[in-house]
Amino acid sequence: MAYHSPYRPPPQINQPADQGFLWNIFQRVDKDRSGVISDSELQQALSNGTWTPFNPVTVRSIISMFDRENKGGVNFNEFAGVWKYITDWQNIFRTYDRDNSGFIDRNELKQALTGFGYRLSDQFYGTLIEKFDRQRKSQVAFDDFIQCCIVLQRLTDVFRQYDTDQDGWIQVSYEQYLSMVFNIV
Ligand SMILES: [Ca+2]
Ligand SMILES: [Ca+2]
Repeated sequence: MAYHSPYRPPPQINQPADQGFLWNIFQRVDKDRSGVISDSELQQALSNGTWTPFNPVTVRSIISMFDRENKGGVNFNEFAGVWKYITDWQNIFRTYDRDNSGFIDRNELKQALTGFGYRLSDQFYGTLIEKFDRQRKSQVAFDDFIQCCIVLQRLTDVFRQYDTDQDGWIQVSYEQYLSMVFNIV
Protein backbone atom coordinates (compact mmCIF):
# COMPACT_ATOMS: atom_id res chain seq x y z
CA MET A 1 0.00 0.00 0.00
CA ALA A 2 1.27 3.43 -0.86
CA TYR A 3 -0.27 6.79 -0.42
CA HIS A 4 0.61 10.42 -0.91
CA SER A 5 -0.88 13.65 0.26
CA PRO A 6 -4.29 13.82 -1.31
CA TYR A 7 -5.54 16.95 -2.92
CA ARG A 8 -5.54 19.76 -0.39
CA PRO A 9 -6.78 23.17 -1.40
CA PRO A 10 -4.73 26.20 -0.44
CA PRO A 11 -5.80 27.52 2.97
CA GLN A 12 -6.25 31.04 1.76
CA ILE A 13 -7.34 32.68 -1.43
CA ASN A 14 -4.38 34.54 -2.92
CA GLN A 15 -5.87 37.15 -5.17
CA PRO A 16 -9.65 37.45 -4.94
CA ALA A 17 -10.69 37.69 -8.58
CA ASP A 18 -13.46 40.15 -7.91
CA GLN A 19 -14.20 41.42 -4.40
CA GLY A 20 -17.45 43.02 -5.52
CA PHE A 21 -18.71 39.78 -6.98
CA LEU A 22 -17.91 37.91 -3.76
CA TRP A 23 -19.41 40.66 -1.62
CA ASN A 24 -22.71 40.32 -3.49
CA ILE A 25 -22.76 36.60 -2.86
CA PHE A 26 -21.80 37.08 0.80
CA GLN A 27 -24.66 39.51 1.36
CA ARG A 28 -27.17 37.19 -0.26
CA VAL A 29 -26.03 34.21 1.82
CA ASP A 30 -25.83 36.19 5.08
CA LYS A 31 -29.61 36.26 5.40
CA ASP A 32 -29.78 37.80 8.88
CA ARG A 33 -27.15 40.44 7.99
CA SER A 34 -25.02 39.54 10.99
CA GLY A 35 -21.78 39.84 9.02
CA VAL A 36 -21.14 36.16 9.68
CA ILE A 37 -22.36 33.23 7.60
CA SER A 38 -23.62 30.46 9.86
CA ASP A 39 -23.95 26.74 9.15
CA SER A 40 -27.62 27.02 8.29
CA GLU A 41 -27.09 30.07 6.06
CA LEU A 42 -24.36 28.28 4.12
CA GLN A 43 -26.40 25.09 3.96
CA GLN A 44 -29.35 26.95 2.42
CA ALA A 45 -27.06 28.52 -0.17
CA LEU A 46 -25.46 25.28 -1.29
CA SER A 47 -26.88 22.69 -3.65
CA ASN A 48 -25.77 19.09 -3.92
CA GLY A 49 -27.45 18.77 -7.30
CA THR A 50 -30.43 16.88 -5.89
CA TRP A 51 -33.59 17.97 -4.13
CA THR A 52 -32.25 17.03 -0.72
CA PRO A 53 -30.64 19.54 1.68
CA PHE A 54 -26.85 19.83 1.62
CA ASN A 55 -25.21 17.46 4.12
CA PRO A 56 -25.07 19.42 7.44
CA VAL A 57 -21.94 17.51 8.48
CA THR A 58 -20.14 18.67 5.34
CA VAL A 59 -21.26 22.25 5.98
CA ARG A 60 -19.91 22.07 9.55
CA SER A 61 -16.60 20.61 8.30
CA ILE A 62 -16.16 23.42 5.79
CA ILE A 63 -17.13 26.24 8.17
CA SER A 64 -14.81 24.96 10.90
CA MET A 65 -11.93 24.80 8.41
CA PHE A 66 -12.13 28.55 7.76
CA ASP A 67 -13.64 29.91 11.00
CA ARG A 68 -10.44 31.11 12.68
CA GLU A 69 -12.00 32.59 15.82
CA ASN A 70 -14.35 29.73 16.61
CA LYS A 71 -17.39 31.97 16.24
CA GLY A 72 -19.57 29.36 14.59
CA GLY A 73 -19.48 30.96 11.15
CA VAL A 74 -17.32 32.79 8.63
CA ASN A 75 -16.87 36.52 8.07
CA PHE A 76 -16.37 38.03 4.63
CA ASN A 77 -12.61 37.45 4.49
CA GLU A 78 -12.98 33.83 5.56
CA PHE A 79 -15.87 33.39 3.14
CA ALA A 80 -13.47 34.04 0.25
CA GLY A 81 -11.66 30.87 1.31
CA VAL A 82 -14.92 28.93 1.66
CA TRP A 83 -16.02 30.05 -1.79
CA LYS A 84 -12.77 28.99 -3.41
CA TYR A 85 -12.80 25.68 -1.53
CA ILE A 86 -16.30 24.81 -2.74
CA THR A 87 -15.60 25.99 -6.29
CA ASP A 88 -12.47 23.83 -6.40
CA TRP A 89 -14.47 20.82 -5.22
CA GLN A 90 -17.15 21.54 -7.83
CA ASN A 91 -14.49 21.42 -10.54
CA ILE A 92 -13.07 18.19 -9.18
CA PHE A 93 -16.55 16.65 -8.92
CA ARG A 94 -17.35 17.58 -12.52
CA THR A 95 -14.02 16.22 -13.70
CA TYR A 96 -14.59 12.81 -12.14
CA ASP A 97 -18.33 12.57 -12.81
CA ARG A 98 -17.45 11.22 -16.24
CA ASP A 99 -20.98 10.32 -17.29
CA ASN A 100 -22.39 13.65 -16.04
CA SER A 101 -24.93 11.84 -13.89
CA GLY A 102 -24.55 14.32 -11.00
CA PHE A 103 -23.32 11.45 -8.83
CA ILE A 104 -19.98 9.78 -8.29
CA ASP A 105 -20.29 6.04 -8.66
CA ARG A 106 -17.85 3.44 -7.42
CA ASN A 107 -15.65 3.53 -10.52
CA GLU A 108 -15.59 7.32 -10.60
CA LEU A 109 -14.72 7.42 -6.90
CA LYS A 110 -11.87 5.03 -7.54
CA GLN A 111 -10.53 7.23 -10.33
CA ALA A 112 -10.85 10.36 -8.19
CA LEU A 113 -9.14 8.95 -5.10
CA THR A 114 -6.46 7.25 -7.18
CA GLY A 115 -5.88 10.65 -8.77
CA PHE A 116 -5.41 12.12 -5.28
CA GLY A 117 -2.76 9.50 -4.52
CA TYR A 118 -4.75 6.93 -2.52
CA ARG A 119 -4.20 3.24 -3.19
CA LEU A 120 -7.24 1.35 -1.99
CA SER A 121 -8.72 -2.05 -2.80
CA ASP A 122 -11.91 -2.47 -4.82
CA GLN A 123 -13.55 -3.91 -1.74
CA PHE A 124 -12.76 -0.76 0.22
CA TYR A 125 -14.40 1.42 -2.43
CA GLY A 126 -17.56 -0.54 -1.73
CA THR A 127 -17.14 0.28 1.97
CA LEU A 128 -16.68 3.98 1.19
CA ILE A 129 -19.78 4.14 -1.00
CA GLU A 130 -21.80 2.37 1.68
CA LYS A 131 -20.57 4.77 4.36
CA PHE A 132 -21.02 8.06 2.49
CA ASP A 133 -24.00 7.30 0.22
CA ARG A 134 -26.66 9.17 2.24
CA GLN A 135 -29.26 8.81 -0.49
CA ARG A 136 -28.90 5.03 -0.81
CA LYS A 137 -28.26 5.10 -4.54
CA SER A 138 -24.97 3.17 -4.44
CA GLN A 139 -23.24 6.38 -5.49
CA VAL A 140 -22.44 9.69 -3.79
CA ALA A 141 -23.74 13.20 -4.39
CA PHE A 142 -21.52 16.31 -4.34
CA ASP A 143 -21.80 17.03 -0.58
CA ASP A 144 -21.17 13.43 0.40
CA PHE A 145 -18.23 13.21 -1.98
CA ILE A 146 -16.59 16.21 -0.24
CA GLN A 147 -17.31 14.63 3.16
CA CYS A 148 -15.81 11.32 2.05
CA CYS A 149 -12.62 13.06 0.94
CA ILE A 150 -12.37 15.18 4.12
CA VAL A 151 -12.78 12.17 6.42
CA LEU A 152 -10.41 10.01 4.42
CA GLN A 153 -7.78 12.73 4.53
CA ARG A 154 -8.17 13.27 8.29
CA LEU A 155 -7.86 9.56 9.01
CA THR A 156 -4.88 9.26 6.68
CA ASP A 157 -3.14 12.25 8.31
CA VAL A 158 -3.47 10.66 11.76
CA PHE A 159 -2.29 7.28 10.48
CA ARG A 160 0.74 8.83 8.83
CA GLN A 161 1.87 10.42 12.09
CA TYR A 162 2.37 6.88 13.40
CA ASP A 163 3.53 5.30 10.15
CA THR A 164 6.96 6.89 10.34
CA ASP A 165 8.56 4.55 7.79
CA GLN A 166 5.56 4.98 5.47
CA ASP A 167 5.08 1.29 4.71
CA GLY A 168 1.32 1.37 5.31
CA TRP A 169 1.54 -0.53 8.60
CA ILE A 170 1.52 0.72 12.17
CA GLN A 171 1.73 -0.90 15.55
CA VAL A 172 -0.02 1.06 18.28
CA SER A 173 -0.82 0.48 21.92
CA TYR A 174 -4.32 0.77 23.30
CA GLU A 175 -3.72 4.32 24.56
CA GLN A 176 -2.08 5.38 21.32
CA TYR A 177 -5.11 4.04 19.51
CA LEU A 178 -7.41 6.06 21.79
CA SER A 179 -5.33 9.18 21.15
CA MET A 180 -5.57 8.59 17.41
CA VAL A 181 -9.33 8.33 17.58
CA PHE A 182 -9.64 11.35 19.88
CA ASN A 183 -7.83 13.35 17.20
CA ILE A 184 -10.66 12.60 14.83
CA VAL A 185 -13.90 12.40 16.82
CA1 LIG B 1 -25.53 35.49 9.39
CA1 LIG C 1 -21.39 9.77 -12.43
